[in-house]
Amino acid sequence: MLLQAVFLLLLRCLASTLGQYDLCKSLVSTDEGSVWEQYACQPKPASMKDHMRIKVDPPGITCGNPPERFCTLENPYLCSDECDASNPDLAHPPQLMQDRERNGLITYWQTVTWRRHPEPLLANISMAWNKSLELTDDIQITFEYGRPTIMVMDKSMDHGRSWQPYQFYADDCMDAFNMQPKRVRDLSPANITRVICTEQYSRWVGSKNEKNVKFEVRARFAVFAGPRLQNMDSLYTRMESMKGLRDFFTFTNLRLRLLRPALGGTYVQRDNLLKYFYAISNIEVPARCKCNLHASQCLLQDGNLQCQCEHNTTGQDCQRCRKGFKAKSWKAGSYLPTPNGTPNTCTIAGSPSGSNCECYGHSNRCSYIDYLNIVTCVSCKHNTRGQNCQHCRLGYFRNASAELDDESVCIECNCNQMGSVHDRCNGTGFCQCKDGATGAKCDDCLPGYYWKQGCYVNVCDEEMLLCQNGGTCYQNQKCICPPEFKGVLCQESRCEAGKDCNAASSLHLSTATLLLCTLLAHLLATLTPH
Ligand SMILES: *[C@@H]1O[C@H](CO)[C@@H](O)[C@H](O)[C@H]1NC(C)=O
Ligand SMILES: *[C@@H]1O[C@H](CO)[C@@H](O)[C@H](O)[C@H]1NC(C)=O
Ligand SMILES: *[C@@H]1O[C@H](CO)[C@@H](O)[C@H](O)[C@H]1NC(C)=O
Ligand SMILES: *[C@@H]1O[C@H](CO)[C@@H](O)[C@H](O)[C@H]1NC(C)=O
Ligand SMILES: *[C@@H]1O[C@H](CO)[C@@H](O)[C@H](O)[C@H]1NC(C)=O
Ligand SMILES: *[C@@H]1O[C@H](CO)[C@@H](O)[C@H](O)[C@H]1NC(C)=O
Ligand SMILES: [Ca+2]
Repeated sequence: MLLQAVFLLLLRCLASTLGQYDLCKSLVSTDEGSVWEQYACQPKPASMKDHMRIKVDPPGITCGNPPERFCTLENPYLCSDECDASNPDLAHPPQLMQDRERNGLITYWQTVTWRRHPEPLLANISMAWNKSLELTDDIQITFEYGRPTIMVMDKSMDHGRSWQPYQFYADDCMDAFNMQPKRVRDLSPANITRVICTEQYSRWVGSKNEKNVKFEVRARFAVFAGPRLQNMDSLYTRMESMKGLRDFFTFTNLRLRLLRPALGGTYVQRDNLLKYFYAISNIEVPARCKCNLHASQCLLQDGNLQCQCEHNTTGQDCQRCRKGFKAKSWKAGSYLPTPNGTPNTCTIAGSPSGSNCECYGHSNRCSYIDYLNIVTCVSCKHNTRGQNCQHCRLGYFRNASAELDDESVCIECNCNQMGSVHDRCNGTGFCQCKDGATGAKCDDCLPGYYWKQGCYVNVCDEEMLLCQNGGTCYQNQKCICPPEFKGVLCQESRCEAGKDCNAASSLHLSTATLLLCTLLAHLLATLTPH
């Protein structure tokens, strides 16, 4: 008892040094020996710009092909800068938005200039991770040469299949999006997940004074956790109870839609369009892998982030139970009760016990059998049977890719009625075949056998059982003999010494007549107009 208390103290101490929910399990000594104790856990935040796949649209939006001169808003008459894609020193490709800058040298992606004004200057930046992530701090996009006057940030939670706006940015929200301008601090706890338009990051303050556009995560967390995020427990409690709060910070893809560049605080000046363009030096995305509180590590595997799942869960986001564990027992871990949460470990499948009657969802009725002293499931559905509906009915076999509680857990054997001994099969769906039949369903014949509603041994073939005396083999079933011969393989002459052979010649004749008739029929067929 004391030991346990000491251990718990130690654990709390560890938790506070490691940070909360850093530990998935730990070996605990008890009176019965060592056992694993499990806790809700999550990976540490990381700089996700390192893992993002970035794409810009439309093609040709990146400057430098052909080489182009550009000016700056602050000094529009000094247009000495040049972008040239073929010169590494003057090129501004998209990857410079996610590089690690060294020696204070700022590197940036840059677009073509707004020479085609009044056609809008539009650019999309799509960022994909192929992994569900959860924001842990502000997204920050750094614009060299001024921040856009109109921009939208979108997110996708399903790998880019569907998108939703995340935040609108404009120097005039009403004018650009017909939305009232808001700040995150205007939001109350109840509407913190509202999508807003903000003017905070789009107004002209000089391109050097303020380069960053943010998506505020800290300020939203602070609504629950306090201004210095000192009360994270309160945030985590809300994450559990408030619908949509966790999902609000979850994404697999982000997209920036740049709709109008910085204008320098005035209207567009048509006589110098070379000073209007977009340039981004960095996109910071601080987030953690979403592992449903079932992993404390998230590692790169074959180029993709992958949760290192604990609690007998599996999947990219630990979003299901491992094989051998009951699929329906899966639940995300919970932050509650603080500080260690609840792991919601997957429970082991197929451990029938008398009192705890589990029917894997194939029956909702149990009954007690007095003389056997067991509780058993009644009328198992989905072709299952057994005390716990844990077996397949006769004539069905176990679907290896389905969990025990899956409706398609049992597959019909489908044994060929003619070819198999009965309609049952073994655990991998193989039927028991009659002599000469083969194949998983016994619907095929072994060499030396032919199929005719079942397999029969060949009467004749091209190898061992040859028809003789000019006879021909008909579908391995019989030899068709010339008139003078008979026998299974036409091996016997009809005109053996002392016998009457007239029958044979008359038969010959009738064959000739038959042949003649067939020819005539063919001729008639070709002459008849269709
Ligand atoms: C940016 O993405 C949006 C949404 O898919 C699309 O409608 C728009 O045409 C794209 N813009 C450019 C410049 O590719
Ligand atoms: C995305 O991740 C999954 C799981 O790690 C992987 O199977 C798939 O190939 C990945 N897709 C791409 C485009 O990398
Ligand atoms: C959020 O709610 C507060 C009060 O509950 C309200 O004043 C504010 O306008 C709301 N914000 C939005 C964006 O609806
Ligand atoms: C998870 O499964 C492994 C074996 O596959 C087992 O060693 C471990 O104890 C299991 N954990 C739980 C919590 O059941
Ligand atoms: C086996 O189970 C999987 C997973 O539920 C299912 O997709 C598949 O259709 C099943 N196979 C058959 C033949 O029913
Ligand atoms: C079922 O029978 C096939 C063919 O005889 C065999 O290969 C397979 O291992 C058997 N499967 C089981 C589970 O017995
Ligand atoms: Ca850079």
